[in-house]
Amino acid sequence: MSSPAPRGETVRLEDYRPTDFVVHGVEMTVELFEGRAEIETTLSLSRRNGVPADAPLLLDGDELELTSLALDGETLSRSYYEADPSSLRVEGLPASGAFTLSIGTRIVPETNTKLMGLYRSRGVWCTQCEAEGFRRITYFLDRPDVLAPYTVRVEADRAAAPVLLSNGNPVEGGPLDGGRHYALWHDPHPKPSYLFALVAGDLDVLTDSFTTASGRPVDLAIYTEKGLASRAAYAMDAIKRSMRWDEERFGREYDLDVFNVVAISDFNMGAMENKGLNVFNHKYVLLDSDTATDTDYAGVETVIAHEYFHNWTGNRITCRDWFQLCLKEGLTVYRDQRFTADERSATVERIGSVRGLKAHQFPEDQGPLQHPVRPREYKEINNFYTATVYNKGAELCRMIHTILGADGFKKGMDLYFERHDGEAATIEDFVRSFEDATGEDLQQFSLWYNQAGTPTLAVEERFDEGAGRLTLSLVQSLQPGAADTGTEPFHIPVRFGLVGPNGADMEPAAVSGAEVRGDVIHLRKARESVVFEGLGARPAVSILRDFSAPVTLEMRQSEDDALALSRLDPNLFNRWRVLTDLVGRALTAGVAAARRGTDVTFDPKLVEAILASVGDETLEPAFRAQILQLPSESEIGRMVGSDVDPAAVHAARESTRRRIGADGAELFAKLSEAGRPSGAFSPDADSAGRRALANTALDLLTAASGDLTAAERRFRDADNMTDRLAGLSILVNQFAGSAEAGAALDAFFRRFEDDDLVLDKWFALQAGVPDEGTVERVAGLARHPRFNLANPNRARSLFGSFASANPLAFNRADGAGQRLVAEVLLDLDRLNPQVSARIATTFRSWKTLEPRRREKAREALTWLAGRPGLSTDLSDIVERTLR
Ligand code: 0A1
Ligand code: ZN
Repeated sequence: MSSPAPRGETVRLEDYRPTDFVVHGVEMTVELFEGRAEIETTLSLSRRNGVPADAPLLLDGDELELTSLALDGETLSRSYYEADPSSLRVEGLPASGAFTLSIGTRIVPETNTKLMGLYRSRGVWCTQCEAEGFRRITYFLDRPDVLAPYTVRVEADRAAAPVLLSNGNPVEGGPLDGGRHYALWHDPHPKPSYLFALVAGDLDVLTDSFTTASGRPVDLAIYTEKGLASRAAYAMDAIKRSMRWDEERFGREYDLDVFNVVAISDFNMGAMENKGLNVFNHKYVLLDSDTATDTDYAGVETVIAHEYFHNWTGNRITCRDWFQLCLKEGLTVYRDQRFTADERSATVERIGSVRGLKAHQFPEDQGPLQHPVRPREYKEINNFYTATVYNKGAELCRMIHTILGADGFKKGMDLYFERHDGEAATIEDFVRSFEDATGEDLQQFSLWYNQAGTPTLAVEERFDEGAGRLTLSLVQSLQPGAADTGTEPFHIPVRFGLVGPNGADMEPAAVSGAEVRGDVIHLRKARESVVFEGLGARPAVSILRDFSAPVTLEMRQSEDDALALSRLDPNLFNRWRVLTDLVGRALTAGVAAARRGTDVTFDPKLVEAILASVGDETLEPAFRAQILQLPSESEIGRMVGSDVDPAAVHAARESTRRRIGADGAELFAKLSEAGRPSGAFSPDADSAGRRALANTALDLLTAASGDLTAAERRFRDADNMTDRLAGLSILVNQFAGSAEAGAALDAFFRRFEDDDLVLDKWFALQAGVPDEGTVERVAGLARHPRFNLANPNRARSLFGSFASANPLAFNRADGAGQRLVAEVLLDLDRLNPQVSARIATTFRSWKTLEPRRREKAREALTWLAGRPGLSTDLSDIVERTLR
């Protein structure tokens, strides 16, 4: 790994080696002009001890043009180096001691449609360097274990770019000849190149300030396109809350004089944590009540927190190599989830995270794109920014917390920060910090990082009435999958409670068998039992509370116990879980019935239990809304598991919705109207929860009644985007093709046609309509004047939504949906391989489809795989998916 691997070749964790040369400092001058950028980079270097004196320096590049090269200020003769667009090899460097290498490169940001490296978005120059984009700016040892302080001078035309930003603190700036100016930035914290950033443009700014716990004043600024800075107010507030929270909960303070955020229209991902200069997809910064939904507000808060938290988990301590990506991503997702739990509601946060895990990570872990949280090999690292690395990675941090308890976890984190600050670390370093801080043995636990797949946890209970003895048997199993990384038993922390008839947790007199500490069973073997003695009555077993491990739970609990838990369990998460499991079982049975052409029935006791929880005013509205939200069609497909017919899934889900809507009509009518928050709009979690409940109720009510007037009214009278979009979505989804739906879509378009973020919603909504004709409508929308394949948000809003949220149309039996997406992926790949590869992952569950649709999917994928000139990003996904 010390010599750069050519693109598309397999990189392996076991091949890791440190670099031959050490970088002590980086000085850059970036001159921006219309049509080109000239970059001069001076590296202070030395040969690492023990490296042979004749070893050459091998630097990474990507589509670069070398314009000059000098050693210690002297131009290097051609005989000492070889340069091509993707590498620079320099011979004859000093055997010992420090030296400098100055590298001139020229690039064209305007033609950079990959949006990696330095590119232009609406005239604004900006960068994206993670994972391997810095090599598109200059030749470098572009890997995360090469850390150095940076000094960056940016020069540009003053009118084109009054704002000039880079990492760290501002040092100086001023005018230059010819209407140009410059700014000098210095980042004292050693960082890897993937955290480099530069932004230049004519931007508006919202400013504020923050004083850290130890009294350091920090200037905060959010830069936006012209006229949009006022929409950054909520994001600014989220920054300040994140800063305070990280001090209070993790003892981490901010460490520069400024913290800058820039909102950009063209961005491949959500946002990027560059040191002191976070760059965001503007979708995760810009908000107001007229254009953004409650979900958008929550998303901004989460992403702002996530990027801010990276300052410690990612930046101060970074990753030794990209195999360790979950070290920063899993941990930072875990931290943002804890932040959301504190700021909003812990139960609702947990439900949301578990839903997300099941919707995105489980199918990945159970299909052809399966990989462990710490992969062992990759062809294209961009394809490993996955739900497994991020979200399952976060679950592993949560399990460490569950195993060690809050105190032990805190001690381990503190030791990790103390030991590794300023370093590039590994998962082993991370785990060892917890072991050393607490004395706990986490070696078996570490299997979670290396073995792919979702284990199944089967639980059986036996109660001996006379003896007052409850026996729980727990069996874990893991099927070998695509990644083939082993199936050894994990250390699974199973949080539980024994709920007595009055709803309180019962305390057994004695416990034996598998290790139990507090309310956690530590399952370490393939099968173990726990025996609880001295129980006065048979408890209802509340198992896997808070989803304490990312497993598929199989427990044949009696319906009576499950329904009792749905009312009584002190663990609210599990109240949701038992109902959701019952609904899941009913839906899978419904799918089978729909396929046979028989009636889909639904247990009245289950409907009653759902309605009882939804009507319970002692519970948070957001929680009640979650109970009402049925699993998506994709999620039901995953539960069915094989031979999936998306039309049957759709039919079963719709009939269930109508059934619940009809039985709950009275309650829903009340919630839909009276349950909404009154007064001026506020995005707070409680108001958002009320809107969610009211709008879900309206949706089900309308599904049952077939009467669109209330939805039309919600759309027309709305004073905020959440309600407006809820009304519109009912009209468009339930009354597809009606004059009313068409009129509403047109009105919405006319009102918001100048607002890209809202137009994304307009495209996405139509792409998601569960109707077979959506295939043709999506093809038509791709020719709409406002559609633009080069803008990632727009491409995702139409084709990403279609392929991921519309299984019925995407998998249409004649194969037209999959074929449409495959063709678009080919066009998109030429513009932006990363986004194309990401959308291609929507094929990942193709093997679970019924034979006819499966064959069509195979044809579309095979066709795509056979196109010449595919990017390594897209071919990597397509080939793995087909395998
Ligand atoms: N580290 C970022 C995610 C990210 C990764 C790659 C990117 O390249 C286009 C951009 C962002 C995060 O976790 O937020
Ligand atoms: Zn991240």
